[in-house]
Amino acid sequence: QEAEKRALDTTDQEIIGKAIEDGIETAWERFALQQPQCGFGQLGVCCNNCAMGPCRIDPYGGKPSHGVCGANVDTIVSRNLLDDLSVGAAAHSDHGREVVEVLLETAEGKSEGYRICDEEKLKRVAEEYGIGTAGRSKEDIAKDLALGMLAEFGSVKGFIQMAERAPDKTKAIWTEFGITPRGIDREIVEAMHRVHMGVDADFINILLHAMRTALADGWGGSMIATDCSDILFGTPKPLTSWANLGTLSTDKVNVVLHGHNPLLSEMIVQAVEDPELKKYAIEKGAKGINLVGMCCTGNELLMRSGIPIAGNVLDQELAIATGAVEAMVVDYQCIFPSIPATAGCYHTKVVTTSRKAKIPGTQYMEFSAETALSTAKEIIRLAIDNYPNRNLDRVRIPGKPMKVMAGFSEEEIRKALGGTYKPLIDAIVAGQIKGVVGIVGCNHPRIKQDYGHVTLAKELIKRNILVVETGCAAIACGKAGLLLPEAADNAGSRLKAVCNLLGIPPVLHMGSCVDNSRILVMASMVAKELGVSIGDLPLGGAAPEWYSQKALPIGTYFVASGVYTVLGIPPKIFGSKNVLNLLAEGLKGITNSAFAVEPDPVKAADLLEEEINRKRAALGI
Ligand code: BF8
Repeated sequence: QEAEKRALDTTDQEIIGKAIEDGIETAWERFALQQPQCGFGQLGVCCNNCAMGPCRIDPYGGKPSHGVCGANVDTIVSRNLLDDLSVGAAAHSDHGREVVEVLLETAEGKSEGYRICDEEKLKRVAEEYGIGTAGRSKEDIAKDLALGMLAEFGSVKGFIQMAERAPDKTKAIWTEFGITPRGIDREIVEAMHRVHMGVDADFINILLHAMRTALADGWGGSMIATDCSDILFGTPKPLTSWANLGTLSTDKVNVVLHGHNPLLSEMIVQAVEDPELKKYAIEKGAKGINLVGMCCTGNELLMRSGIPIAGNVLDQELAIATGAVEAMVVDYQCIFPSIPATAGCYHTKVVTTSRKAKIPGTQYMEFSAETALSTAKEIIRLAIDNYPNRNLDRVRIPGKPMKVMAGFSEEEIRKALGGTYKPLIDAIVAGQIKGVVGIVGCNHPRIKQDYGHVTLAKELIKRNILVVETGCAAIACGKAGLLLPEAADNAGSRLKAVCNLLGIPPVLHMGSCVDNSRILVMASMVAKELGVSIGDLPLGGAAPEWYSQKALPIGTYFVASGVYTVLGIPPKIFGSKNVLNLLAEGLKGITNSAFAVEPDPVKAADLLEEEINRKRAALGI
């Protein structure tokens, strides 16, 4: 019963039940222990920026109305938001930088195991950067491109090349309001400067910079992460695979790859092909090696290599609680520091790999590009060595995995449509597809796991709205069977006809969270084809179960690019009416889009449909 309250998916429920029986503490228990959570913090009215504080503002309009320095509630709330958002932008973008660095090392022949996989994409992106490609080796081109992209981080040229992909009308809005991103690191550093005590106190000015920082992430750091990963590992193509905790194997060595950056996990995918390791696994009594993904690195592997995905963020402790995981290998972001404690109750080894993300109680095996493949093999060997320690009495692998279709990169969607977005536009004009909504983001223990994502997706497709997804939202819908062409039976008759014609699911998996940049590129191409701004298109965004700081720049670059976005969890801004009004209303006058907060996914679907209808009417369709 408790398990049913916590999660929608039955395989998750089964293991939640087992975790409770085994006495394992998970995020749900810890969330309960935190209740009631601090109201000041939730409203965003607590400032802990300098040593005169912490200061709290009375949210009911009484005293204290100002911090020791005199900052009012608008300053404090907007500054806290900018602070959190910049953390998220930094996380995405620093991940992007690492991929570019490996592209450079690969071009220079200094990396181990990597190669340039998508030469066509390399050339296409290089041309955008004004890099000559004719008669040059792919390594030469890649070197120039990597240097060009690294320069985007501290750009001195005053704009980010990637952001030039946006339609002119969208860029004109950014110019008018002074929010064109100049450089990726630059906007984040400036944000840190502005949140320092005694710098920016004007909430409008602070929020505009939040938009600029978010744009530097979406159209900069994240887009670079996506494109460089495609160049190194291949641009995803539609494929089928499996999802949920049932992807773990009863008789093979289970290795869970958890985190975000495909640099390490892709090497592990290569490493398990080593015949010696395969033999070694058999010598240790296993039938082979079973790799499964989790969270966004899982999405990266699912999209490109069809590696099954065991689950989303609240599944990390559950995977270990199956008792069947020999090793959980992590890089960074969304890794609960609790997992070594969970692993300590079973035989699971947790392997940390990034200098930036060490966790006490784990085995640290430093990953670097020069020795990537060797390290990956060592990690697999460690997992195999751990197989005999599996205690069969404590193993439970639930039910059957769910089949999923993934791999919908922007390029492949366009290709499926015959090379241009014209057929999609025609379908939208004819009302076969009413609009498109991106559902993105995390799970949050406050919401029954996956309920927000799955309910919203079902509601939207019923209303003939095509859904595109990334991150943990996509994994949620994968577990629920919505990433299958057959799921079109749940769609409205017009969308169903389109899906059946193309043989695609009504919910398209477009990748990890940095791959929200694929959605931006797609929106941009459609807008360009029509000669309008992204804000004119019948699009929407939603993050029904978000928790991560990274979700803040995602939502904000959606809105700043013109996409109305509904959040299922309230951001910590409700302490300031002015901040709230600007984000929920005022922005409409700037980007023709805004934020809304609606925890009920059916009502969220109403809001998104209304917005899509409004934009359709304005376009005269
Ligand atoms: O980058 S959706 S919980 S895994 S933050 Fe994290 Fe949220 Fe999942 Fe991926 Ni995105």
